[in-house]
Amino acid sequence: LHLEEVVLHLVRMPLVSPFTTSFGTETERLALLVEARTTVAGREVVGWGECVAQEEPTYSAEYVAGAQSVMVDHLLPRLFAAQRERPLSAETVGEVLHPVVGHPMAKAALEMALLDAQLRASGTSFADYLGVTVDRVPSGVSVGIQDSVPQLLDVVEGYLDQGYRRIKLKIKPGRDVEETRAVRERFGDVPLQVDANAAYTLADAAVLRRLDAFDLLLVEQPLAEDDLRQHALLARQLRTPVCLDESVVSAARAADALAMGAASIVNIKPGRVGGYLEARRIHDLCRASGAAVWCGGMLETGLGRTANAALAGLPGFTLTGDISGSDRFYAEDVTEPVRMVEGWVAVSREPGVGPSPEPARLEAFGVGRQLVEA
Ligand code: OSB
Ligand code: MG
Repeated sequence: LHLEEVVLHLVRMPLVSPFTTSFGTETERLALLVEARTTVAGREVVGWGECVAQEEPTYSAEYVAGAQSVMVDHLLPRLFAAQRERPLSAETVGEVLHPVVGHPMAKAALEMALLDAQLRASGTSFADYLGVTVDRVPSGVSVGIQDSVPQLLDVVEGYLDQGYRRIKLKIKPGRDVEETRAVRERFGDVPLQVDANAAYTLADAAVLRRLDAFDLLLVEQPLAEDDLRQHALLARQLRTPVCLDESVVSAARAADALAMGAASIVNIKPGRVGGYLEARRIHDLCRASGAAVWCGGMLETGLGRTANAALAGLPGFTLTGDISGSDRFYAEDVTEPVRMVEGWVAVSREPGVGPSPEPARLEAFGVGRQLVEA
């Protein structure tokens, strides 16, 4: 594959309702989409990638403008230089970009765009590339922190009526036990889990222990990203399994977390770990260690959401992921919408990693565009 040039598209998409987590409220998503214009065996092939960095560096250190900057000034020049020595492929992007420290979401988006081009060129779906055999994956929904408990119950009821198979409640200190209890009491034995986005410390162990009463599937990222040892200490005090999200930035970190007992479950987000190929390695190592994994989400457009659904078809994804329909976040997606039907999302067998953004939608949502030439 030869990378001719790249167009970076910035799109600003309104959310159907505000999304509140322990680190803030979002009312729209600023997405950075990567259009890789390539030549494969003399044919022009376009591949698309989605960068899941958010507008502000509050979930992790990455943010959209920073991701764009590192792509333009550091990552793309390395890819252009590398292909003067030997042909590029999605499988070599990781090693070519390895000398740049950090920036996994920026790296992941470029790897995704090249993988998309490569798979389109060979007429292969991402699911077939991964060896996924299932044709659908169960669909869970991540529910933001609401203004009141009655409002939370209404929102959860709406998602259950639509068919979502698992509810994840965002929590933060002071908005945790009462909320979780209310949902458990009202909706009975619905599969339920909570996500703190690193909002607690080990000193809050007593509060987190009260969540043990609600038979949760897991508690996600209760403590700070760097607190692997504290997570291990906390896990010993809880009956609820501890799952890590923010802390797991690579396969090596996943192995450390499992070995230390910091987590028994891993949320796999391809962007957070540097790409779909590293995501698969984490799946493989967790499966070999007997740790369950599930696929997280970052408010992806139909592009990333479709790719996530294929990844989640791998056999180690034994827990329901945050793979909801496009309409959970967007009235209009930039691609064909991803549909949740009776609690399932189909695994695509179209060539490529995901559907191309529609030019008219890119135009309508577009707030910036940058051409990067070799
Ligand atoms: O922690 O899983 C998270 C969204 C943005 C940043 C972090 C998280 C989330 C979600 C949304 O929970 C999941 C989704 O995209 O459906
Ligand atoms: Mg999370």
